[in-house]
Amino acid sequence: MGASRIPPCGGQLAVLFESWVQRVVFGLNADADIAVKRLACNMTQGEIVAGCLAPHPPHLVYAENPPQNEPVAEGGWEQLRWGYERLRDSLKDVDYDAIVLLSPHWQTYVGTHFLGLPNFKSLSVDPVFPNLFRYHYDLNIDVDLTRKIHDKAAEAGLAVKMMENPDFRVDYGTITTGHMFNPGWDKPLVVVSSNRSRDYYSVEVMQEMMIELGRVTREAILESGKKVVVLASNSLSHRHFTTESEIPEDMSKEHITSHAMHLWDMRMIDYIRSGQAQRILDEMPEFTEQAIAESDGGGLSWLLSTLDTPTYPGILHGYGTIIGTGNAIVEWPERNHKEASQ
Ligand code: 2X7
Ligand code: FE2
Repeated sequence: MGASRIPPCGGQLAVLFESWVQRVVFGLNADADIAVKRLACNMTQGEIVAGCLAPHPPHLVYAENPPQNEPVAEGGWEQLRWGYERLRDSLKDVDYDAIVLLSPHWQTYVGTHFLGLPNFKSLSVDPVFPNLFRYHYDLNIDVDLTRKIHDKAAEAGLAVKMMENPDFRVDYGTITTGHMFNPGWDKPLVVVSSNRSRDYYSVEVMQEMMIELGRVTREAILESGKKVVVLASNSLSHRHFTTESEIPEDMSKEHITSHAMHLWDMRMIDYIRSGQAQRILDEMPEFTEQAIAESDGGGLSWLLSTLDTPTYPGILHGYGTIIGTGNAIVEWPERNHKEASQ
């Protein structure tokens, strides 16, 4: 058994631990050396505990009435809010260190950017729905993990930048998904922008780049020794109504914009629930163009790539429409498929 079969692992802790055990416990015997390396690797190998599709219509935060949001609602969109409850419940006993999130509303046209300071605090306002979303946020960033992902992406030839302007206003997609996934905001985030390569080129080019970004994101997480949840913040079909009802939370007015959008959403959900992530990637160009899907921002392709294109079923925690768009809350419980995450 050669040392080359030992999985790569990062971290000074592993190196120190390994050399200490070698000397003190085993001496320098070759088999023991390999056993120690395995043990050290297992101790420090990072893990994606779950990957989730976690959409961000600001209506969800509005309907929850948290103290951070100024407007006040009489409820609404309960099917989706209960879906988020089920997602949070599914992860409540799972130990993890950080949340890595890609939002299609932080739009960058030259490469992928990352929030690069330890804290961002300000007011986030939805430009289309300022009547629903004026949220006072205070969020912490895992700058260490961010830099690891950034550096790996740069090594792979992707254009990347750390965003280090302390006055930068965080987009409402990041804040809504951040809030609905973890209302206590007690985990640090890695926040990834949406490179609009689809707008300059095509869905195919965008997806190729996002699959590469997903691959290096996964590699950096595994090498970091941290346990992480990965979130793609996007709706599925994304055709909006063009007018808002008098009471935005009037659920008698809420439905999907068209039968075609419904059929596309159900097709994607069917692939998710039957463990066919590769088919989602294969049909991404048609889906994104015909359903005007918010997958145009790359989040879904990136997420599936961080999970190494899962062949096990995703759990559908909820589905519902918001001002006509289709939204699914999905969890891929990667922690239960460990062989996939090594
Ligand atoms: O950003 C959004 C969205 N993705 C879907 C519906 C409504 C508003 O905002
Ligand atoms: Fe959106």
